[in-house]
Amino acid sequence: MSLFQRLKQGLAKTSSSIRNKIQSIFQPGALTDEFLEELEAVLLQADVGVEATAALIDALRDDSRNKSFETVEDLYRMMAEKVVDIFAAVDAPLKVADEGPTVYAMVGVNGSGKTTTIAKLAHRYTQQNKKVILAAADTFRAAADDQLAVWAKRTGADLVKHSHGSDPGAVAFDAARAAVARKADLLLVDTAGRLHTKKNLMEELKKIIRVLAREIPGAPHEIILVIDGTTGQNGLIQAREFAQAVDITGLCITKLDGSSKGGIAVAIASELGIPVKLVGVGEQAEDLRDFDARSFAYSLFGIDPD
Ligand SMILES: Nc1nc2c(ncn2[C@@H]2O[C@H](COP(=O)(O)OP(=O)(O)O)[C@@H](O)[C@H]2O)c(=O)[nH]1
Ligand SMILES: [Mg+2]
Repeated sequence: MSLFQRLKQGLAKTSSSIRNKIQSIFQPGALTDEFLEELEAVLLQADVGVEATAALIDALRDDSRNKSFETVEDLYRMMAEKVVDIFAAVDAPLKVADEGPTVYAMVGVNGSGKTTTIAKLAHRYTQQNKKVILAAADTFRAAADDQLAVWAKRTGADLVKHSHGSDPGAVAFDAARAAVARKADLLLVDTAGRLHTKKNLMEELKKIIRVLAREIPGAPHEIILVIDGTTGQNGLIQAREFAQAVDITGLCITKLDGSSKGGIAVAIASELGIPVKLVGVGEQAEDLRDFDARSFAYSLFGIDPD
């Protein structure tokens, strides 16, 4: 199935809700202030966020001065293109080291899909005959390194782990050393996401990042914030908190295969200027895709690109 088809399915609930609401207020012709006001509420309810919603509404207001919308599909298309613009403004590909190991650290709250995304990346790059090392720096959850060990075995990646409860910074240190010594192409660092000791979590993350930066020039090349695509506004709050602690370079939005909301990706890209780089579309190792703004934006409004 193409990414577009998967996203269209995953975002079906959101897009049909958006479409139903717009359909009921749309009138062919110029867009009235009243319509735009109602549209604003629809977008906010879809978790697109205050800033992106304002940008969309402003752009539509400008357009409607010299354009009339004959059909509601015209309007969806125009909105999808505006959403593409929002993503395009911050777009950037996954960074790769010029030489030596490339290092990606995954951060995010528990259950967002960090470990699974690491597994998927390990699968992607071992398939390309790259040497991949996984660092089990989530030493907090007892089952976390078992889960990672299973994926290491399945994908043929190496695993660096310490005992449960040990210092995640020390795991990062050993893993970075191992990545250099074994001439790894890629080091993927898993981290803990518990929220009840938020301050400690963020300090711990900062330490992991410091250790990686010290051991490998330019590392980490990406700090990917993993966000569960089924979360609404809370995703934006999570993004703000993590972005305050560490320099998030990209997002991975997971669970876009289920009944995800999706709007939150637009909100985070717009308000925090963080590009979406990856999307998770299932629980299997193959279910990771590079983000495609067009497929995503058109899916959000339930229309086909082209
Ligand atoms: N449907 C679906 N489930 C996912 C996806 N990514 C992760 N999951 C599931 O979400 C749950 C939590 O994932 P996990 O990687 O353990 O999250 P972590 O706590 O952030 O490491 C697991 O049951 C995963 O199988 C995805 O893209 N789609
Ligand atoms: Mg995990």
